[in-house]
Amino acid sequence: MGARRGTGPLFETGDRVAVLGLGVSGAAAARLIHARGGAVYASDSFDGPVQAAAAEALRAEGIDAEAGRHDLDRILASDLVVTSPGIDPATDVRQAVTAAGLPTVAEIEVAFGSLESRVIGITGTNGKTTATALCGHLLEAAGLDATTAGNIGCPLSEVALQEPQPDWVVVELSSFQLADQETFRPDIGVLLNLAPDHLDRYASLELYYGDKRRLFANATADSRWVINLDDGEVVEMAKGVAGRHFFASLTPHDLEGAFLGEDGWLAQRLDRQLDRWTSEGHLQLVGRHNVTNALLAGLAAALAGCEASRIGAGLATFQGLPHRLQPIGVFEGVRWINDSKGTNVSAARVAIQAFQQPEIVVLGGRHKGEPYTSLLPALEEHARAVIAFGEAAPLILRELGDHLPLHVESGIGAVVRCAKELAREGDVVVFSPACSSFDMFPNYKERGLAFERAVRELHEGVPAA
Ligand code: UMA
Repeated sequence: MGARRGTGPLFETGDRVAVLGLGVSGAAAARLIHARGGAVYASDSFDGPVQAAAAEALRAEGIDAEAGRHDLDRILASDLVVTSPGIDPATDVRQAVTAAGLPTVAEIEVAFGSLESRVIGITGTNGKTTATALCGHLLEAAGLDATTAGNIGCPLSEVALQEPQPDWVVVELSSFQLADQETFRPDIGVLLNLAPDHLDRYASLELYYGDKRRLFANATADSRWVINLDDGEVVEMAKGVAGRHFFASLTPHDLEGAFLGEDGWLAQRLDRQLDRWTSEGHLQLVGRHNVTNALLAGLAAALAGCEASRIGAGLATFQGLPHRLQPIGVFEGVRWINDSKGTNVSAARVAIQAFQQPEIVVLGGRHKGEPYTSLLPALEEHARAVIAFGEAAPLILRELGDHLPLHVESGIGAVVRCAKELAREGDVVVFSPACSSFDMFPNYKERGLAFERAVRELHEGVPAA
């Protein structure tokens, strides 16, 4: 067993701990707390199939759990409340807990208390999952014992339950997770970029950035921070934070860190020594922003002890993730791209800017509060036409319709047929909705799969599954 990274379990044996939510975070936190001697009551206000199955599985393991309601009396009688990231602080149950003055922490905070692995924590508005997966891939490619966790999918509590725990865990941190952490302290922290997002949950941009800033909340002189030098707000936020700072940029610089050289090679400069990784042309990821992600993830891997030659080899073998600028195929000379994870305006902007060829851009879904007009410069430069769909379509039409050819369609099949009619040989169809998927789909993955199925059905005659 290695030295404990965290501060201990936050509760004493026999303490009553209420876990809110029975998604993957809540279920994993309940198991971890139970294993560490806490008396768990886990509940979910919803009794959908996922929550009901989780409650049943927990009960089978001797953990008290129920789906379909929160027993407020029991929750308010607890010593500690652990919340899932998806539960808005404005919900009734969280308001009641706050009003009662009960300590409330995030699932990652509970996990951190039992964590022995060293932690690379990655946050930012866009590209977190890609950078996390890439960083994990680089560590593994260099022969380190590493895994990924957090917002990317596997709750950190599951890693904390493993015996033995891996040497390294690369944790993707959402603002929701950072909001309720207290002692969480990555050995290496990465701040990728900052842009407006989640304005449906946050009353202001400052509040959203405030939660992102919590990455640095427990910084010490031993902390190491990887900073995107090309993002002014990131540089500003990291200014003055305790620990050593390392910088990544698409432009050569003299600071400690990584950069894209004028020769097109990605390289690191650490302890005054320059080492080249690989050339930009060898990356399989699409778009300039992904060169930035590669520099930031590679730099974190270098700080974790990976050799430069291994980082270069790992960067060249990483293929990217589904639903993030994912190529579906080229049909009749038109390239089709699934970027369903483009769930906010800044992510869509990055996707639109990723291609040199004329584009048909598909936007729409559930509006998240940001104006679409900020996409106009990128659209005017890259798009031949825009197709809007879903709940946000009337708003997109109102904001962009006077400036660009804009078509409104109601279903994914109609969107794809319309895109096919509009696209000319050599064009790219970019499905990067700038909205959440919840008006029509359970999540962005289902939306991306529906888009891919519709594209294949139209071109290959494969019936939609
Ligand atoms: N609920 C209550 N009471 C309420 C309101 C909600 O019990 O008053 C319940 C809901 O019914 C639901 C649960 O609380 O069952 C909330 O679960 P959750 O949404 O936190 O879902 P998990 O399955 O635990 O997944 C979470 C992350 N989800 C969110 O942050 C919304 C997952 O990120 C993450 O992969 C997982 O933990 C493991 O760490 C997903 C995500 O969409 C991918 N993240 C957002 C994003 O990337 O934009 C932040």
